[in-house]
Amino acid sequence: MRTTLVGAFATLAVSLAVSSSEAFPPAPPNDPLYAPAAGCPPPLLPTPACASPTGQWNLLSYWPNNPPNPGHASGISADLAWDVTVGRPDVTVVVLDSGVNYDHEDLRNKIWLNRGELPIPAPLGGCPGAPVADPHDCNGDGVFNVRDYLGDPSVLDSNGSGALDRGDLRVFEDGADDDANGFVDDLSGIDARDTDGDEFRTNGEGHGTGRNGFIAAETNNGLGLAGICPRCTLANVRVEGSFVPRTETVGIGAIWAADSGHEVINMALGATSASTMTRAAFDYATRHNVLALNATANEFSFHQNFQTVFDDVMAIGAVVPDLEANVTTYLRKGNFSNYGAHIDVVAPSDAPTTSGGTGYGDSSGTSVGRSLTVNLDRARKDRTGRCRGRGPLTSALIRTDAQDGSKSAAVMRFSGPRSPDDSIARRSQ
Ligand SMILES: [Ca+2]
Ligand SMILES: [Ca+2]
Ligand SMILES: [Ca+2]
Ligand SMILES: [Ca+2]
Repeated sequence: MRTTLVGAFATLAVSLAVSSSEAFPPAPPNDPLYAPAAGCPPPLLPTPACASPTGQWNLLSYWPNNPPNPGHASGISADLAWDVTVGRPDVTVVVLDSGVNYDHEDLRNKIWLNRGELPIPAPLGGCPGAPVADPHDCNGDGVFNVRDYLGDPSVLDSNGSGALDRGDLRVFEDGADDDANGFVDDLSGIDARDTDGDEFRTNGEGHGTGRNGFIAAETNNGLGLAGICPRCTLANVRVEGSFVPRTETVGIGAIWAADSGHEVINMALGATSASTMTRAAFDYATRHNVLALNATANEFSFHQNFQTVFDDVMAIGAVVPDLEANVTTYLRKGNFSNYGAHIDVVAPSDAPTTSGGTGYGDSSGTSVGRSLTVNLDRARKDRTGRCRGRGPLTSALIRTDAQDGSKSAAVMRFSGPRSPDDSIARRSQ
């Protein structure tokens, strides 16, 4: 049975305080999977081959196979949000999942690195562009990532990938907890399952890698995907797969994220019970102003998984395009998505992302919607269910588009200064 979610979420726009230097390029990003499929470029009328949405339709404010049509909005309107912000590298989204291929071509430059465990880069020519306040940022581009070790003779392309990546930094694993945070060699994340500092997907699972791509794949780099938050950074905690029998690993991940000063915890995890320790860990993260989100899971059930039902974890369901004929709406409830009053937000599923190996593939499920919802970063929800902002968050707006295209009321508003115009005009394609 397919159920249309009344007032389903179609448009999401979020604004953070940003400088003009962080503005997105005026043209659409050049990542090849972002574009409509070949043969379906606008303004051609839809053909049977182009009846389904193509490209990263889930990020768009329009139907990618046809000219803009106010009645046919598609995804979360990231293309409109990017006019306001593309995120900031000091906003790190921590993915608690199956581990990550942090060497993936579209992720390797987006992996957060721990200054407390890694030495200051020392290329032969020095770091003349590094800011005094952050000597780790050797090339002075405003972010500390693997590219800052280019030319450092102690860091080689040891895995033969043709580029520096996180795997090449294993040379700095020294068996010591250099920053005394309780985690040995947490160079860029932790493995809470195997209790070490390497969150690589050692069991070959690709789920965690896919969630990373949705959130913050390197964008406008001519490769693969655009990420919803192009300048955000990524950290990972390997817990298990999507089903977690030992939720203590999730709790450890929440504590690590909070203690590391990160902003957002992103989960697509399910567990039928939660320990006192795990409950306390999310209380701890909340008190450290960490926003946690979890997919509702794909059981097409009212069943409530932990950690979704925690008061301070946002529960994310999924919507999909209506494909019974040529697409007329994107507002169908995914007939896999769990449902119930505990859901806070729904977001689009069935979209391309990074695969666990070296390539890309489509992914479906509430975890996709959950990954897209991290655009709500720095938003907070207190125990009364009221949303509020913190720090540089200026405003966030979720609009719902009814099936006939008319706008319904905003469902959440965040406090703090509002953007000059939060009814962002629909961008022409
Ligand atoms: Ca840098
Ligand atoms: Ca450490
Ligand atoms: Ca160490
Ligand atoms: Ca890309």
